[in-house]
Amino acid sequence: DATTTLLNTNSFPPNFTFGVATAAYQIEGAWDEDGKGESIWDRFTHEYPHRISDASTADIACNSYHKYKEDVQLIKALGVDYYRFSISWTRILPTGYLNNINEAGIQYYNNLINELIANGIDPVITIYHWDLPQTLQELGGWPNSELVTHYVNFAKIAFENFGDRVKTWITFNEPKQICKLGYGDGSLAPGYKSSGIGDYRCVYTILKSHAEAYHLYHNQFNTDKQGKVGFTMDNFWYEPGSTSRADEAAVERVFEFYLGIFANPIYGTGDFPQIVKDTVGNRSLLQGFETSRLPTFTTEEVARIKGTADFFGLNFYTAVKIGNNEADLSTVSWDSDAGILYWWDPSWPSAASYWLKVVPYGIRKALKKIKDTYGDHPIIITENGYSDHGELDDYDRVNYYLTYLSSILEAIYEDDVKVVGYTAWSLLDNFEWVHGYVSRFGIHAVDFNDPNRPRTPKLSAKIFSEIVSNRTLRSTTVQAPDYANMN
Ligand code: PNW
Repeated sequence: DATTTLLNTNSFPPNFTFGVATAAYQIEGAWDEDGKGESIWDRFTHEYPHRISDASTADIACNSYHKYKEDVQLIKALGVDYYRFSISWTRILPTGYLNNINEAGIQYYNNLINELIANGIDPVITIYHWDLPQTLQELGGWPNSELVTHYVNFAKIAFENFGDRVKTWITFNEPKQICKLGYGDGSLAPGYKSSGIGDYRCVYTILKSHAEAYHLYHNQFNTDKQGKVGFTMDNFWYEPGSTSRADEAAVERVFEFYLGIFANPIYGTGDFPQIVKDTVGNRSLLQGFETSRLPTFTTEEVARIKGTADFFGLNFYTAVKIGNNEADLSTVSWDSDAGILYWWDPSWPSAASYWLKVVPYGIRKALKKIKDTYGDHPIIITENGYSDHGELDDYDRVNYYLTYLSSILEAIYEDDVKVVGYTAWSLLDNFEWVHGYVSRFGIHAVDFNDPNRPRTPKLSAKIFSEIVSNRTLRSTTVQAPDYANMN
């Protein structure tokens, strides 16, 4: 019976770690309290409410700015090893610049970090999780390479103030979403539409910013040599739309255009993938541009970026079908450069998020592909999770976690992939960007209608804590009524 088949090796390796994740804008609230400045997400939600499914904002969100001690108790009850959270740039530097360092913002993160450590939980900081200071957007935002300096200034303040207690750092969360959706198709803040040009410039700035922060940390801060700096990319499992050679080639291209564009500079050769350089370069010239729309790294930049990560951060949720679409030259965009179309197989069960289909084998295949392409880096799954509409008996989320964790165990034991950590997204139901509070990813429910924002553990929180304490998957799927009676 498939539902009760246990893997031969269903225990996680001895040093494997578990955590839960959130991001500042999605949970903190207090958007203008104690000196915090305006971010692009504050601006976007306030100015364009119609672009958020429920016209909501994260002005209050989970109110974690005031409720962080309660959050830490939830994390402690889960028994996880670490908590991955992000720091709000404009809480620490309200103007985005060094002219105003907000002690209250630094104090908030010091309090959170100290509370975590007092409860035996390691803090893991994401330096940038999408909330750029609006002032830096006025300079053009990430497509402007001047942002390297400003990002490194911010990272330096974080290393100086928190580096004594924080040993795991993620420079950026999901640069593809930042660039492609923020500056390409304009669906995320700041909502710019400059696909095939501005989005590539954003990629260029982010890679250089990451590399400079990495070197700064290792040259000036990591004195005890205990610290690690990584980079977190989102990636889907890409599956050919048909068995045609053209669709298979499209899958190879999308992997390079969506993941390789970041991973090859940092974990590979130091430069963009050859196929990305060649394709964008050729198309740009044929389209009448003077030079490639893809920025060109100098030899010095390649050397500076190559090898700048101590682990490979992967946010993984789903699979997608890819078809060949070698578009005509009249379209200038990232996807027309990639020459792909994508869709979801109708047989895949869907979460509340339209893009999130339940395809557990995808994570094993993606992990193997990453290892085969970039080598044997330690991989931390920095996010994985499932959205629904907030039900407490969240069997679908439980089964998602069980089947994906099972697939990860196969990657570890059968494909010998060095997966060293697993992070559930998310600790709490929270502000899901343009989907507002409609789709819920939490293993704890939050009542957004109650001013106190009470938290309630879902079934998934209980099951996740059992997995963490046993370090073992007892089964790969559960049936709702049976499992409820197991303990
Ligand atoms: C990630 N997609 O975003 C982010 O890191 C989180 O902040 C977010 O809440 C979480 O995943 C759930 O969405 C993604 O459309 C958003 O493919 C959208 C996609 C992927 C990741």
